[in-house]
Amino acid sequence: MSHVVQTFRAPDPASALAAVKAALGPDAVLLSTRTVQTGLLRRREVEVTAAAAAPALAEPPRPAAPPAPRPRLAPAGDEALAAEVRHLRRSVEEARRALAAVTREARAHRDLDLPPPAVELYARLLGRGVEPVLAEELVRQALELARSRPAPLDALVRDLLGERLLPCRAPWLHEGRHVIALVGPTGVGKTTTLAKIAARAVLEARRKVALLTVDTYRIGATDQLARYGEIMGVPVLVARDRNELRRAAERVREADLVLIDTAGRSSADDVARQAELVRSVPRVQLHLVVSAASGASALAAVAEQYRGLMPDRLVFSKLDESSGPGAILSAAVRVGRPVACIADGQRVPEDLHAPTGPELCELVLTGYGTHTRERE
Ligand SMILES: Nc1nc2c(ncn2[C@@H]2O[C@H](COP(=O)(O)OP(=O)(O)OP(=O)(O)O)[C@@H](O)[C@H]2O)c(=O)[nH]1
Ligand SMILES: [Mg+2]
Repeated sequence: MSHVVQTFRAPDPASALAAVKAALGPDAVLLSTRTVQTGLLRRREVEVTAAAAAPALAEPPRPAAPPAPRPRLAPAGDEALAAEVRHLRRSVEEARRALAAVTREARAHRDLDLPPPAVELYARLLGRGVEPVLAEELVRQALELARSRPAPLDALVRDLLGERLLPCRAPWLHEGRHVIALVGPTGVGKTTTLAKIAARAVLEARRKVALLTVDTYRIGATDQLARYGEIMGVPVLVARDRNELRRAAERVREADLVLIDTAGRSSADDVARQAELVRSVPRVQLHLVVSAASGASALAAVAEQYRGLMPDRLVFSKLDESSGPGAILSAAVRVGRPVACIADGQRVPEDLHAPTGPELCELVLTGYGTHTRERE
């Protein structure tokens, strides 16, 4: 049986309903009701859209029952017609969007084939910026674990994250002598992070610090580091090649913490050359600095690219510019090295943190704020 859909406007709900009944009969079904403003005076009217089986129209429309004011049916004229078309277009668009959302959800359920609580957790991980493939893997492993260890799924995911996000001692809190070199792509924040670590070591841990740089590539790079050194009262040495670097390292052998800055290069081969250069310093620990600002998949690609360097530690910068802290998981899983520290802003040294293992997991699962506590 075909149906007819019609829209009515009247000054009040009772009159609108009377108009519907009069035109479409007592079995008409109301599809929507809303208040609209019409005319120059922006008069309020009730707009009702109703549907009825087509035969109902065969009956002649009955007049609205007195004393209700005579309802005005869908207003006539070009302007009214245009308004009606706009309204219908909006309704169709809304329905289309709703249907697309439902379809998406249904597809996600079917493709992932996960129970509803797992889908919820999966969606939450995606919302935190975790790569979809990693999020799915974590949720599936948690479901598997839940078969032998009854526990809330998110607690199990937290445990699994703990296995992947390895913490380590904050670089500025090391006992004994340490030599750390920061390597990584251009502009990720190596020099700024190095200055933050140095400041922490000097101010909080009272360590004797020395700064070395092999970045003679970028104009102003040595000046940038020299200024930091001046402010903190620590020596800054510049080395142009392997021999100079070895000699410089020898000159600062009394320092508890030696921090080596390298040139940021856009090609992985050039970064590898920087890594090779600093590896000539005895007992150097290579810290790969990667920016979280570019998002999970870009971070995963960078991690893939630099995995070959076999860094000892990972440093994440620009978390404040990332779409979600879950992105760090991509690099941590791919490189498989402990996270030395994370930076979340330009302030030296405030915007640098060394989260513990549970704090790292918390950061990925629930967000900012938790990583600001420091490891003792
Ligand atoms: N928002 C934000 N900006 C940062 C962070 N770390 C560094 N920056 C900024 O990023 C820019 C580049 O920082 P640098 O420390 O010079 O980066 P770099 O890796 O040494 O750069 P190159 O030596 O040229 O490769 C500067 O404007 C920093 O202030 C961070 O955690 N968050
Ligand atoms: Mg630099």
